Amino acid sequence: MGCTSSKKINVQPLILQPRPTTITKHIKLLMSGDTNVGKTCLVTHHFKGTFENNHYTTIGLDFMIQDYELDGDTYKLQIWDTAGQERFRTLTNTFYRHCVGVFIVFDVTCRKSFERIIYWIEEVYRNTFGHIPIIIIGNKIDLDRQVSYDEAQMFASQHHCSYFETSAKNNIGLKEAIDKMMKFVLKKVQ
Ligand SMILES: Nc1nc2c(ncn2[C@@H]2O[C@H](COP(=O)(O)OP(=O)(O)OP(=O)(O)O)[C@@H](O)[C@H]2O)c(=O)[nH]1
Ligand SMILES: [Mg+2]
Repeated sequence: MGCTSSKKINVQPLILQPRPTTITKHIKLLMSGDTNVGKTCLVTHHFKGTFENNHYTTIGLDFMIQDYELDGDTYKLQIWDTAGQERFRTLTNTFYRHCVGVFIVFDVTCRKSFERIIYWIEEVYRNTFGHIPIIIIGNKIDLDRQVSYDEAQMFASQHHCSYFETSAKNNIGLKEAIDKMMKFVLKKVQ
């Protein structure tokens, strides 16, 4: 007895989809700095368009993702908003994994937070061997300040960092700082 069968097997032709021509690149940036300087408010106002007057301290970390376009290419921009409080900083090394740029935020109305920037710069160096760009951000410029623009700018340039000023409350300045950081990261500026 043969094993022939008149049943036809319905084979679907394999259609190869063209590969997308652009590969989406993920860019991970970190926000660090003392507690209460406004890191969460900056990120939240920029990404969600809202501002919170109360301080809800970040526990561990939070992050947001956005598509970011530069010169016709789209990137997935992740901003990791870390906790400024010491007790949440045990996982610091993992925060820096795959991170390509850091914003160190201080509060222009709080001199102590400015004096602590050096600690945060050293932390970046400890965790990345100094290979990534750092932008220092002076936040809360809508209030009376204790640190002048010139002093902060000079400090930043002495430490090979760029300096930007922001108001999370009025949603001023963070976009410019992100644009500059993306250019550094993508080597569009020196
Ligand atoms: N006037 C004014 N207040 C701000 C500004 N940015 C933040 N604040 C206030 O500062 C406080 C702290 O803001 P957060 O964004 O929670 O601070 P944080 O740096 O994330 O603090 P941690 O999560 O504890 O590290 C809140 O009461 C905010 O309303 C600003 O630009 N202007
Ligand atoms: Mg926070």
